[in-house]
Amino acid sequence: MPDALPDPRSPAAQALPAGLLDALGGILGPRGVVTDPADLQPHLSDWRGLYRGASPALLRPASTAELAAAMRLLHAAAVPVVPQGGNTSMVGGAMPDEGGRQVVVSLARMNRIRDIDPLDMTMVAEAGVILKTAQDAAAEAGCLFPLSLSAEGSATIGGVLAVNAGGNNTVRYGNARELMLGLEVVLPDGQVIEGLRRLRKDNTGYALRHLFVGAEGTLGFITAAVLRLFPRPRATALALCAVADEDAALSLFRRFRDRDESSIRSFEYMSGAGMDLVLQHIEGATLPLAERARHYVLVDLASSRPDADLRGLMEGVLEEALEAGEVLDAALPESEAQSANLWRLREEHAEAQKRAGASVKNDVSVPVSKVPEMIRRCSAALEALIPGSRPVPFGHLGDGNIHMNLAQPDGVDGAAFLARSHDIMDAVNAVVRELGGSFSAEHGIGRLKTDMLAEWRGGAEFDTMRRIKAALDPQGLMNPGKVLP
Ligand code: 2HG
Ligand code: ZN
Repeated sequence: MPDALPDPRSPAAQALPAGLLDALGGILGPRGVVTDPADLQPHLSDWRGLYRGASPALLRPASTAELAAAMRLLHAAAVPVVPQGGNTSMVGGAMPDEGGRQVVVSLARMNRIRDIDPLDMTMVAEAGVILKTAQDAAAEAGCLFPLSLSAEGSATIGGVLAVNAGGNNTVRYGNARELMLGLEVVLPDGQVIEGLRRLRKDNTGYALRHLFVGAEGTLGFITAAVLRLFPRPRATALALCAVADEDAALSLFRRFRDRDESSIRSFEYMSGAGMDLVLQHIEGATLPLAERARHYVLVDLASSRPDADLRGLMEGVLEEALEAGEVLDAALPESEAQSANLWRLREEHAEAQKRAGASVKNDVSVPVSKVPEMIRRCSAALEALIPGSRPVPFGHLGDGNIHMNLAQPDGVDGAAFLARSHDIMDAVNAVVRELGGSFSAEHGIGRLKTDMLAEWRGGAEFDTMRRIKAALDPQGLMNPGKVLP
């Protein structure tokens, strides 16, 4: 019964202070308050199946003013809230806990693109706009919104900003943070920061907008953003290469960078183990190379100059690398369909791993120069820790972010393997730490990695985070249990 206000005697109503749901219904209307268990269900588990939460209600405000008014009520009643975008978090960042008191808030109805300006190169998008929709709207206006990631068909602008998502094009365009000029934010007490300024220069006190990007909804709601657009690529070239080893992959990256850094849009690494999973579990996926390899690289070049000879650049660099023995084989697509197939081989890694059984994810980063050593040392440590398990490293070599994942051994109970998740993450993190890296490169902290944050970012850094949280959300009502333990 999504269209009816909840029965005041329902379990949902009982978990909340008397009269609150009615008052929220008065602000948000019948479509804005969902308490039917069947309608709540999809919002109470994450796609990885790591967490299952409970909640008395899902709120769906249709505007910033509605959300602000609802937050004033919730704040006064000390009700905890959990913002949820496309629910594609890798770390349980959008899940309520099991206590049944945390209200989930989705901004899916706030899905307007308020403005696109191809001269200022900006887009003003509301939090509920799907990332793919934002990309398409930019393209229609003759521009590019470059944030690109596997979950772009369901991830939302509010969500990708809240977690400072990275993705495939970070090597060229930066993370979500670098693509944001201004923000509109609803604070935990319902005040609104009206910061939708589309300025390239704006040194007016603390850059508050950057506090909310990457805060994973623990400081307030991002309700709309001014996003940076870029010139549309007019020349592109793509290649899938089989490479000799991890060092050869890095060396190939260097060759492209030395030749023309500005044309590198993505530089992705895939292990043979990951590619095998994609070829086995993803319908229609085919490898356009003569043989399977142990290491692959997907190189994507793009330029806004229509006369840029990127095919020539690609072939020239690959020839040199072939002669040097770094590249063993390469496929250059001749059509859109072939290009899409190559990208699928990379983008379907997460899905293929999910279908293949239990796996543990390690979203780590190291300085780019250390990527080969990190992959080798982590793989050895993981194979020693869990004999028969299969390291599946893949990801964004160009920016140093590798998903150092581990697939369960064949024939072993998935739950027993997952029970060792923390040992597995510790083994990877020990190497990553020695190499000056990070335990969370682009997926954030969520519920999964709060202990790691305390351990890695102790001292003044952690203390400052706590003080910021206490200043903005003294009652701890915004996305409790996420980021800070
Ligand atoms: C990707 O790069 C995503 O495909 C998912 O960040 C990574 O599944 C993963 O570990
Ligand atoms: Zn990734």
